[in-house]
Amino acid sequence: MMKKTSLLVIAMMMAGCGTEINIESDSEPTAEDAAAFVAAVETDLTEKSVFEAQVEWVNANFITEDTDAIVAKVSADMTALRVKYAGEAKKYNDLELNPVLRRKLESIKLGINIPAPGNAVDNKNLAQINASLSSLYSTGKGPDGRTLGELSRVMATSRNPEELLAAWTGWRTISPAMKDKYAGMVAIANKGASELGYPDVGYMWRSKYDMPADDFQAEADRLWGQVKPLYDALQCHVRAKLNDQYGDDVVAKDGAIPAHLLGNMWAQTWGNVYDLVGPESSAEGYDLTAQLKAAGYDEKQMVKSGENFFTSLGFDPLPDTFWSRSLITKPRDREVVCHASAWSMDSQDDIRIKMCTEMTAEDFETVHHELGHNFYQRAYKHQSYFHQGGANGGFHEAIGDTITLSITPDYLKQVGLIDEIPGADGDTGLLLTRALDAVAFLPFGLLMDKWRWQVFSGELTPETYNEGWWALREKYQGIKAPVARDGNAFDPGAKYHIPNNVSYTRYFIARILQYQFHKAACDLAGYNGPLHRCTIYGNKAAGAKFRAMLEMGASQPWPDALEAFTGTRQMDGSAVLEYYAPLKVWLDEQNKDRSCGW
Ligand code: X8Z
Ligand code: ZN
Repeated sequence: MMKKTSLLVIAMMMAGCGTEINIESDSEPTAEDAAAFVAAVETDLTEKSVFEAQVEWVNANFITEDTDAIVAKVSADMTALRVKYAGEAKKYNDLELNPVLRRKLESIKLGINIPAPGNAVDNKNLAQINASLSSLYSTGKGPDGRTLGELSRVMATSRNPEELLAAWTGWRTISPAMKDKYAGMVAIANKGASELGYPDVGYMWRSKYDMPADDFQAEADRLWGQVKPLYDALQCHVRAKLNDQYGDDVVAKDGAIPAHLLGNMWAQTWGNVYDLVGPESSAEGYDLTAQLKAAGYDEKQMVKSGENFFTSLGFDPLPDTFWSRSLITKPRDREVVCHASAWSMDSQDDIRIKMCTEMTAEDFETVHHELGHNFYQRAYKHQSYFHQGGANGGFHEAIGDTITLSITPDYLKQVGLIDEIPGADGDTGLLLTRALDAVAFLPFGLLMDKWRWQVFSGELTPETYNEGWWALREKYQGIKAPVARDGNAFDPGAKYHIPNNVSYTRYFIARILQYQFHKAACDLAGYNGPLHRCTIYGNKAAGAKFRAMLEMGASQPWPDALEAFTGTRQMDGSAVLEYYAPLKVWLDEQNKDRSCGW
């Protein structure tokens, strides 16, 4: 065999000094070369990603043409760098390496969310398209100037179908302008994926779960199959009650439910229609939104309350900089990205949230969701740059959600938010409240990426983007567009994660994992009783083991992290079914004379 010369050039554009480090070798790449390469990339990206995060933070907190341009420039530079490193990482594909090094090399290749081709023109266009899509969403308004927050309040509270329809269609006027740009993004990013050796971007996204992409797709479908009967029962009951409320002309007793009646802009969570679908005999038990206000909470106090839950488990309090640097309420005088997010700026202690928090029970949960990200980020800060992440994307989304399952009546009484714990006759109400958000979410969580997988693979084209979207909404959720959609419509674009390219299967996986985590935590706490009444508040034993899993970050394949905390290596929907078992009995009873399905 001919001796090849491997020339490894690692451009280390060290901030401010422009150093270029050339690691040259005239032999086949060795394990030592691979280790040196990984170490150099790690040092470089650790440093540069801090500046990248600062630029993104400023843009998300102050959206203007200028900050869009700045973020596009930095994003283009960083993508070019990451793509270059990913190309170089391929040189070590055939080497026998220790699993840690192999995992880091995989992360260099797969860590690029939206890859760009090597040529500078495509790379620059891609970054500009993405900055533009993102700000079209975040600065979008209905035709009458109403913001997403205002329109969402109508969706949550109005019971007038015309008003609901106007809010629903109004918000969807922001997205036709995204369609061509989105198609351009898909074409360029797929070219980038292909240059890295992947069939398309969807394939890359499915490859991030420590198993072959096709196996992951089958795994997601398997989990959905486990929980689908529960969802079907919920859809059937909710459809019947909406039919009682609005009549046959608005929602039929059979078929899919029109998407504007479920209390949420995307019909992804339905908790806001509890008053229409809840049991007559038993109330929700308490109205947490009202209780928060009655207890004199403000938005910051809601975040404090979330922090207090984590510290009760043994986590350290949030640093002072969290409080001075986070954005907790919507500013009046500038455009910001209101969609809630949690940030780690320096991969160490500079953690923050950014939310336009409203004083509602819904946002009380979102606060815990976001803090879950921050406590995870800080727990794995000692890990290598490449291992600073969730065991898989679903783990990251599930941490705060696990805590929200511990927001039980018992907990709320302990922290003084309610005076009386509802008796067992309140269980249906408690469970239905949660199911309307969490169980209703499951098919939505799955179909968002089913749509993108079809888009990136070319199965859907710009002409069929919208039809394909509604086909999936109907198939998985049993939901349909309330009015015919015209040829320009690009309804997926009206959901944050599409123009912002945030993969979404993570939320579906999180909705499964959070119940597995909750069950394991309750077992560790020595709890005996129905899962939905268990809170781990104040339990240091459960907290210590939870924290140990968080500290692992992405250093091991996710089954190892899952096993460390729950004792099993399989994701499994049976904890969801166990949690809602009493509700399923009630739903089946309600549905017994109805014809279900769509
Ligand atoms: O986007 C989020 C979080 C930020 S990671 C607020 N979530 C999904 C959504 O809003 O669509 C949380 C649940 C699903
Ligand atoms: Zn999240």
